[in-house]
Amino acid sequence: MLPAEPGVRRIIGDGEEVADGEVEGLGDAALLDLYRGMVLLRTYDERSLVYHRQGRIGTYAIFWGHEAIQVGSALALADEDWIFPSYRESAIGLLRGMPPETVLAWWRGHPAGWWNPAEFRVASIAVPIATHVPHAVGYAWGAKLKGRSDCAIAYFGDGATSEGAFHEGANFAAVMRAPAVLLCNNNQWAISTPLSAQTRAESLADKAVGYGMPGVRVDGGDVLAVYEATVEALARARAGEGPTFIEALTYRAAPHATADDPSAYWDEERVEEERRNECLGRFEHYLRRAGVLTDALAEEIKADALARMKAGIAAVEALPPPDPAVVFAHAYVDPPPSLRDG
Ligand SMILES: Cc1ncc(C[n+]2csc(CCOP(=O)(O)OP(=O)(O)O)c2C)c(N)n1
Ligand SMILES: [Mg+2]
Repeated sequence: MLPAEPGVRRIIGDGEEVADGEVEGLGDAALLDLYRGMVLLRTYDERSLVYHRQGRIGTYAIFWGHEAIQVGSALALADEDWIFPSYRESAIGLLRGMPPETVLAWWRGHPAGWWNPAEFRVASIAVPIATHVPHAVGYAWGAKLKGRSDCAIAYFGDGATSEGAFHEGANFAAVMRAPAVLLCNNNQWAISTPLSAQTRAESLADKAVGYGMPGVRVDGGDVLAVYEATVEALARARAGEGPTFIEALTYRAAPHATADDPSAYWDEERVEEERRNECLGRFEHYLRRAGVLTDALAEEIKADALARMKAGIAAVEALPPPDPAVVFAHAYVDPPPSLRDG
């Protein structure tokens, strides 16, 4: 749980002094959908770390603790809205029905991991920082020009707000009143660079002011706060009022990726606190206090997610090895002689 910070939206209480709030219009079935989505992503993430250690997938960017940000925002979208993920949201397509084996194939470096973006309305995973922000904004502007009502959401980190592409995308979105949501996961780190070395601004949301769009701060460990803020941003976008910047505050309580050793730089005490108050547990307690979740249902949902992951890794390992020529197939119109003859 975040230390109380003024101006940070929070809905889930702590079961003691802070009372639970609720999101208007969100019934029991929708609350359980959010829970199912969080369990699915948590299971995906935890299993992926194991699969990496077993040598079954390559380097993997862990998103443990970011599930509330991803699920709260993605489930607020309409089906036709487009998602532009970074590597941190690699499995967000699962919330749109993408099979786990597709995402596992991506992390395995297998071409079966290249999904068709139009099938799930999920763009390719952007590994270069912030380059997908202009893509999302361009998509949203295009949809508007064509008279459609779909929006685009771009996910990026605190570090991305120092990249030119972020600023170009944000300015363009505001000037064109593009129906876009710019969702910044502020997990306080860009690999080993802390937020304090990233900006002198008091908050990342302050950056929105300079572009003339609202900047909203939410507790990124509170799936309901993220959901509500995204619903409002989408309503603005669809009403022709343009983009919104959402800063979802969290603290990265896992390594940046499997190739990172954060013990060299992070704050152990803060990590312990984050792990104790992680977002799935917070939501689970909320649902139990509200009488929406029983032990039996929680077990069933977790077992289902695990079964899907087990089937996913089996499916991806059963794929035929890719043809090495694929590496070059889309790189050259006219391959140089060294490759052509080799
Ligand atoms: C254009 C570019 N520069 C540098 C990198 C190397 N790099 C990979 S992840 C990362 C940190 C990004 O931090 P942040 O935007 O906060 O996202 P997070 O990983 O915390 O989700 C960097 C610098 C990159 N992928 N792309
Ligand atoms: Mg970060």
